[in-house]
Amino acid sequence: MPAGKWAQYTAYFRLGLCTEFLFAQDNLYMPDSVTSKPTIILCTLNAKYIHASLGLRYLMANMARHGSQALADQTALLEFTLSKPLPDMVLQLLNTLGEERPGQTQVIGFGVYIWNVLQTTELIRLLKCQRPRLKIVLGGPEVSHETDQQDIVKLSDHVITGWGDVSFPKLCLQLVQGPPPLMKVIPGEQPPMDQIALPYQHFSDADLANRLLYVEASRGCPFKCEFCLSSLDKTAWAFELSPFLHELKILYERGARNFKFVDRTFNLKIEASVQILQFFLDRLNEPGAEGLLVHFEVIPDHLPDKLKALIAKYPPGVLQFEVGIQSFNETVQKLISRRQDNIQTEANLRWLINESHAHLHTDLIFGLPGETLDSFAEGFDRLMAIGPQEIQLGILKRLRGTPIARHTVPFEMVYDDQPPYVVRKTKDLDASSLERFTRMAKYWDLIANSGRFKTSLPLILTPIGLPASAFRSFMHFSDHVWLSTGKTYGLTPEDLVDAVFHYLTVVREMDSSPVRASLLQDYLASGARARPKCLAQERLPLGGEPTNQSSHEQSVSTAHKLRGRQDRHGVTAASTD
Ligand code: B12
Ligand code: SF4
Repeated sequence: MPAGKWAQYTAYFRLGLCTEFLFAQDNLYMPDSVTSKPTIILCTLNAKYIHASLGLRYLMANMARHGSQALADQTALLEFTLSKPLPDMVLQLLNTLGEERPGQTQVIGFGVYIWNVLQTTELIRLLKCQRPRLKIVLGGPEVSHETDQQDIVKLSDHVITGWGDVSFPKLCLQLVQGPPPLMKVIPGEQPPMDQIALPYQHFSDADLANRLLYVEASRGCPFKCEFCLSSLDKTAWAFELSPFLHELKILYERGARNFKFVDRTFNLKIEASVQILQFFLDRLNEPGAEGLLVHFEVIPDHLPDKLKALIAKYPPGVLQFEVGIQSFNETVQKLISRRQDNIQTEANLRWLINESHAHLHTDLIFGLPGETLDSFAEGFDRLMAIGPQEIQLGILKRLRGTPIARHTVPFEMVYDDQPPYVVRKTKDLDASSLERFTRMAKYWDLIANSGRFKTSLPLILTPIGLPASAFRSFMHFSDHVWLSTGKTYGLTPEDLVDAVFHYLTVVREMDSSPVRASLLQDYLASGARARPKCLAQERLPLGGEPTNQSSHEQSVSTAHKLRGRQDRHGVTAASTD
């Protein structure tokens, strides 16, 4: 058992909690100063175990600074994953708190996000049934807007909107010591950045060993893309760089190697970006940097030479950039207030692909106001021609509080009223086009983004008519797979190989032997072990990774590893969460 895991187990034994409740995917964290049952629990339901909540760790870190040491000494952090049964979560939360004692207030603060709001609502309903006097405090982006319309808010005692670092400890002081606050919905205080205690010591050794480490050099975004919650920020606030780098260094020395920056735009303040990139480059020049992976979200049209010079120094397999393109359609960009220089964007993407080893994950959004199937196809083809490693096909969601709502009537936008509030229909896209696209996005993820069909994908994308369009070709393929399998989930790698073979040889009438050869090459490179029907005659090395990989095969498998180690927004996240 790794040392960190052991620390978590000992926390359980120390408090006399029954370990049968400790699911492998849960994470109970208590600083050493918590010596009896905690009266305050910070809780959230993460999409998957690999995601460790940074928001809750900030609240934890600020309990002493903005509340009191005594408060910090009674606070535990308990993270679940969405897949855990709700009654088990109830049991575990109540066990962690222990019996209610007279005169004592017990508090659970929930981090509420679009991916967990439904389950968290039910969890709170169950908790309130069992322990009506328990104080429930909510926070997080999902409950920071439109609070009056939400069931979860009705069930809870207090909501802190926006930042919780200062306001949660203050509220806990009031709840624990009295007098209790009168306001139910409390606007979160936004202090100067140097007043916020950094949270990184609250990543346990087990977190470092097993999970993505979310880190944050700045909050907010100065841009105004109307579909995005960060558009409400109006500006970005940077943490002081040297204390932040100091914390990064400690994490790194403790063994952390998988860093995901949650900054909305990493390349906004170039001086800071340069220092952060230099920090990791310095580590790469020392022994022991194996496995280092650093992920940033960047805006595509701002890549000054200073930044390029550093990016170019990174070896393969370390840097990942998530680049939001969203739409190349200028009318749409204007409608949603997204300022983006398309020419510069293309030039920068080309530079990154040709001159750097960064892995590029690009995003497009389907269903924006004014976007048609044709205009989206044009944008997709334009991006395909540049050739990033991944294109994520997302679907517009109407996030609570976002200004995109102003287009609902003029563009006849119809959204799901349940999270994640995806668009179902617009003036320019009927419901069946959106469903068709949703399926295509899933197949695109399985076939293209997975990197499993590197040599066969170009065959699928062979033009069907004129003008040639990769988008149209893939949509044709997608329609066929849907018709023949009726499934977007639960397709095994072998099902996919057979589906591609059938499509290429029967529907597109390609010669079967080059198709089979290409699929065989992809299948072997993927390391899969079973036997697709179309490759039944081939000699396959079953039961293990293929040996003697060529350099091409190695690059395919590197792409896989990169992908496996990184989780991200979007179709994959949505489909696997
Ligand atoms: C990491 C992340 C994910 C991870 C999940 C992580 C997890 N824990 O499981 C993954 C990759 C799975 C993910 C997926 C999605 N995400 Co996301 N994600 C983020 C991201 C980048 C970082 C979150 C973070 O750590 N922030 C830093 C911390 C410090 O901020 P915070 O979490 O907001 O916490 C502060 C406050 O909210 C508050 N707070 C938090 N918890 C609590 C608890 C209490 C009690 C209190 C009082 C206060 C409080 O205090 C904290 C400190 O000030 C944010 C963007 C961002 N930079 O915040 C988007 C963000 C949260 N995601 C968003 C969206 C839209 C999505 C997707 C729908 C994207 C998509 N596919 O279209 C999917 C969801 C898929 C699904 N199944 O529904 C939106 C929010 C939507 C919402 N209402 O929740 C955000 C804000 C991005 C944006 N700007 O639009 N995401
Ligand atoms: S999409 Fe990106 S650039 Fe636009 S507001 Fe959101 S975070 Fe900022």
